[in-house]
Amino acid sequence: SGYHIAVVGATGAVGQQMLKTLEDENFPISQLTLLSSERSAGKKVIFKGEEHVVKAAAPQSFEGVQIALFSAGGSVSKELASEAVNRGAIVVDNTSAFRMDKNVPLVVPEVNEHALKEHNGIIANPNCSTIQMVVALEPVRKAFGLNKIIVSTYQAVSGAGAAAIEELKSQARAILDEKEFTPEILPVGSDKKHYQIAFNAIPQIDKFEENGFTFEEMKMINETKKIMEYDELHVAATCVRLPVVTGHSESVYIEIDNGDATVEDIRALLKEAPGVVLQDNPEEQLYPMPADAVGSNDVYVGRIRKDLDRPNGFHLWIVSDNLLKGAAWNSVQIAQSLVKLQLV
Ligand code: 11C
Repeated sequence: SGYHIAVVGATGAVGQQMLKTLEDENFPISQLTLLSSERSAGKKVIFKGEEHVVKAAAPQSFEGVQIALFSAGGSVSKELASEAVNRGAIVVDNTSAFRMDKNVPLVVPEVNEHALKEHNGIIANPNCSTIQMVVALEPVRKAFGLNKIIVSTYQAVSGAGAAAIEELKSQARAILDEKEFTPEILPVGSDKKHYQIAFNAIPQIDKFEENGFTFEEMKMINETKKIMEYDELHVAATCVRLPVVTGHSESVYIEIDNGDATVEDIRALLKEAPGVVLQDNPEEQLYPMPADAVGSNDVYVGRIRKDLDRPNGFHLWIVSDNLLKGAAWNSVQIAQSLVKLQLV
């Protein structure tokens, strides 16, 4: 008993974490179909101790599939998600291909699980930096109202895929050995210029839009409003890549509606919030860091302070494993919710 699951992009940084998460969660699987782009087809991956050969994804690969987890890039999703849906599968898509479509729910189960009921075959998994922020801020919004978010991110290279992890490691080695190197992937593989990431910080994630914000920044802005179902929310973002392998961090300033709320109120709220772990004690130097968050499904919050000028302004520091809650775990959680709500 169980479901026929397909993982598209099974060899990638996120795909590998999806398999691990399905295994760790003991998700009920009757059949597993592992797919990839043409480029990675033929590679072998291990699931529950068994070796599987990954096949190139094609329309007919989805015959009989009930849930398809896509994470092989936007172009693969655009080409094949509807083919999977036409064959009866529900697609949980981890790319940005469909996130802003009106007919596609954009879901973080702790925030808007109810939106799954409106699905038309495709469900979008939000961007990693958006997910961890809304998990931490939705409880605050519900309790005190929220009208403004200004966020700066400190993002890990694994968000840009397995090749970016390799680039950071080989560059770091080259620099320590005083050898030559040529950046080829970061900040964005398909953009014109590439920069050193080792021992550096790059204020560009994804390509620039005409308004001067990058696509990653616009994703944080637009997706947050959609998930919180709140178009009037003011959101601004600056997204920066750091030489960290895994774990995105965010410095977040918010303005809430209730100027009487205290730091203790917000701490008490987040202590009980689903998916959140409060790590906030300056006396003990306790605060979240990516090295501690790696491998955990939770969103960690600390450094909560009231703004010195605005009584309704607060500062927070939010950290999570971008490959887990930011991607694989949120996708598997959506699949679990589909089962729980009897939507599959
Ligand atoms: C990064 N946030 O860290 C990106 C990766 O839209 O799903 C996720 C891209 C996406 O580079």
